[in-house]
Amino acid sequence: SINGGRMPYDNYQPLNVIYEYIDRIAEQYPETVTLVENLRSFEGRPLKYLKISRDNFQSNKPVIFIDGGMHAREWISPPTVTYAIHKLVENLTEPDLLERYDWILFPVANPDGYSFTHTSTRMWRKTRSTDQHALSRQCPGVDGNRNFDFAWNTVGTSNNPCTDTYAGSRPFSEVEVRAVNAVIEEYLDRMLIYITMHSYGSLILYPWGHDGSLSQNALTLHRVGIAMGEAIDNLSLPSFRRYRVGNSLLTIGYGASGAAEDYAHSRGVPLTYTYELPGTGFGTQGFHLNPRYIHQVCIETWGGVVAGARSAASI
Ligand code: ING
Ligand code: ZN
Repeated sequence: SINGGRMPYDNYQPLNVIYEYIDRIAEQYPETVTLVENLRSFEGRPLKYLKISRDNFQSNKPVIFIDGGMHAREWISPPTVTYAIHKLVENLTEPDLLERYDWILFPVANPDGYSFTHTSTRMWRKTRSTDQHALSRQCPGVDGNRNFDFAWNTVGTSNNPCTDTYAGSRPFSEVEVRAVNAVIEEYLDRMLIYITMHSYGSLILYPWGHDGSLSQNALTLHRVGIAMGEAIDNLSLPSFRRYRVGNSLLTIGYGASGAAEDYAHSRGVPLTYTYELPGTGFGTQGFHLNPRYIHQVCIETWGGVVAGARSAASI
């Protein structure tokens, strides 16, 4: 296999390297890791995620679910999720995290788009699906983070397939979004934290992203978010931007409906966040963080997840 199933952090990796890594981890650690790949993307690629647990999810521990790669061009996102796998399975320096929680890690939620950014169009954001819309054949793709079934297609979205924020023909039109939703639904009764990894901006965002109002759980969302942001800043580089933590709309400066974070929270997941990982430069350059910083961002982001998990346990 390519790389012997290794996942290097000195450069961005194509989908096959990430998938070989996921497969190798599942094969090598069957006691703690279960590979799930029961759905396929629009273009037929497997949608792969790992369930990581000390006892195969038997003892009803709270679940932490992290996804990455929902937006294709945000290349720093998938490695932060594979790095979490690495830290939970291959290099468990925080054993309390497996004692206390079960984990679900979904590194590339939009593999068609991710592949397309490697082979054709670096700045592609959406899926690669087509639908019945008259423009869909010439303009494929739906914005996965506008396709969830919460206040769907009401703000920060478009009905035009030729835009980057096309909400799709209906909620959950995208099989990739249904795959993320299936995880949320399966573990709804015990999912405590859901994080969706995006870039860029060095932000930790929480609901509600569609209208800027605060949820009933906003105080806890904020406290756990601050714990995450401070942990990241403490591990970060002097040249990196300090994290800001807050309501999605107010903190990023625009609203969006049908986002994963809002949807999961509306279904009852108490702590849901969008991480906007660091970027460098302005405009589209921000999506191409210099590869020399991949490892650094993975380390500090994992520090944020660890701090969030511990903080959530003590609140
Ligand atoms: N950012 C998110 C987006 O989907 C976001 C930010 C999330 C806004 C949730 C509102 C609600 O636009 C990126 N980088 O995709
Ligand atoms: Zn994004």
